[in-house]
Parts: sequence; C-alpha cells; structure tokens
Amino acid sequence: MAELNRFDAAAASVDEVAQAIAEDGYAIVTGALDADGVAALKGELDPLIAATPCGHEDFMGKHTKRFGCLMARCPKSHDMALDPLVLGAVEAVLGPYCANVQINYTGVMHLEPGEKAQVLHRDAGLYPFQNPAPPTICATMWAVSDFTRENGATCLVPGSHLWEDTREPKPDEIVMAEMPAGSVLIYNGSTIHAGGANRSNGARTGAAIQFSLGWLRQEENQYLAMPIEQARTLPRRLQELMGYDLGTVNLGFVDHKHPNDILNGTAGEGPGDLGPQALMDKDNAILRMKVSDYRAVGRRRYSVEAE
Ligand SMILES: O=C(O)CCC(=O)C(=O)O
Ligand SMILES: [Fe+2]
Repeated sequence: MAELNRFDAAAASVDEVAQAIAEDGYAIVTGALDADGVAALKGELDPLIAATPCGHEDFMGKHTKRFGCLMARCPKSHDMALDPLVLGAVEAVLGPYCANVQINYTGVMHLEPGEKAQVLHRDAGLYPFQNPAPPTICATMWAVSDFTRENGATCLVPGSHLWEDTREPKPDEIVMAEMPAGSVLIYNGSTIHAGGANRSNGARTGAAIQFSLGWLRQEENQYLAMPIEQARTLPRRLQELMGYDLGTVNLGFVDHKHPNDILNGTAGEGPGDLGPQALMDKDNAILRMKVSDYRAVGRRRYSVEAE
C-alpha cells in the first residue's frame, strides 16, 4: 500500500492539500494544532466526554461517546473551523459547486477500549446522489488523542470518492489514518470510511467538523445548536459558516433581508434584495449539474474490515 497523503501544517499549501483530496479523497495534515492547542482542546472536551453516555446501537457505537454542538460548547473549535489551511482546502474542494460553504456537522467521537469497527460508509449518503457524484461534504476529523491502528484510527478507502456504489472495497484497499494528536484528516464526504476498532487500553478521541455545499440542508442544525445571543458574539466569518449567510443568491433570506444582518440587527428598513453582487458573480461561476439518471440504489454500506 502506498504511503498515506501526509502534509505538515507549517509547510503545506492549500493547493497541494486540496489536490490530494481531489485525487485520493483525503489528506492528513499533521501539526495543525500545537501541543498547547491540543491541551486547550482536551481541557474543554474532557468534562463533556465524562458527562456523555455511550451509544446504544452499532453505527453510533456501543462503546463510543458522541456529542455535538461543538461551536457552542468548545471555543477551541472556532480556531479549528477557521484554520486557514484546512478551510482553504475545504473551500477548494467544494467551491466549484457552491457560492458558499457552510458547517454541516460538529461532534466528538470518543472510542473507548472494546469498540468494534464501524461499518464502512459514505457521509454523503445523506443526499440522494448515485456515486460517483460531485462532492457535497468535506469532512475534517481532528485527532485529540493520537490515532493508531490499535486504538481505532479512522479507516478509509483512498480513491473511493470516485467509485460506483456497487464497488465493494477489498480489505487491502482500506488504510488507517494513523496520526498524532493535533493532526487533522480531511476527506471528501463521498470517500468510503469508518471508525476503526479500539483494541487498545486507552480511548481514541476525535473532533469532527464537517463542511458542505451552502445550498444543502445542514446535518446538524446550527441555528438551534447555539443560543442566538452567543452566535451574535462570534466573528463574522464563523457566523457565516454556521449558516448566518445566504446559501447562494436568494437562498436563506429572512423577510428578503440577508440573514447575517438579521442576526446582527443591521438589516435596516427597505425592501431587501437578492444578495450582494459578489455573491451573484460566485453563483454564476458554479458548476451546474446535469442529472439524467434516477434509480433507487439505496444508501450503501460495506461489511468489509481492514486486514
Ligand atoms: O470515528 C471515526 O473515526 C469516524 C466515524 C464516522 O465516520 C461516522 O460516525 O460517520
Ligand atoms: Fe462517517
């Protein structure tokens, strides 16, 4: 198996990370958080993890603790969502298909010892496209602990973002995103992947921040995931990413006013409009899809495990 796509946050460019995601469906960026950053993140997450029960079904994981609403609960996640290299790569992957990207999902996935491997799936299975399909989701999985083969590092199938739904991965096509704490795995939501099995004595903690095309419904409802008073205190770019923005021209307005102006009380009087000219320009540059084939292919999952 070829070497994994690994980049050093201090040296990598947005373009090379985005190119790896375009070609192979994923990239790993090491050193995206330094030791202090990891400690700060862990300090915010540990009490939340302690207060969270494990799941009660297989996909969520019976030995996995999960919770969402990271933007509200974990201020360190703001830096992660706004990280220029990571967000730049996400925008490069999704940008051709939307005028704006948005946060799709935020959550912690904390695998305790004894957790079994999750079934292989595509996060983009939420949306009813046959595969291969244009990217809809670009996910980031931040290693809060080290991710190792033994403790349940995310498994993924390089190149599978370009596969037909019917193609099953072979065991030797599955790689493990082993990476030290402070790294981030960025993957196309159409890339087949799963949480690994935790056969170690310690927990594996990941913090996921997923992004999607701004014209799709968000997986985690960001408007209810944070009190509006708190949303008003965020940097404008983060407000926009959470969805206090137009999804594209004329999409997501309130009373024909821009949702960011509604949030911040800057809408003023008057009739409103379809959105700023710069957004119109971006909308006109989007690649528009031609859909010509409709079939019930189901949301595929693959019962194959890594070697
Ligand atoms: O925990 C992981 O490494 C991945 C989990 C996952 O892919 C999911 O729950 O959708
Ligand atoms: Fe997933």
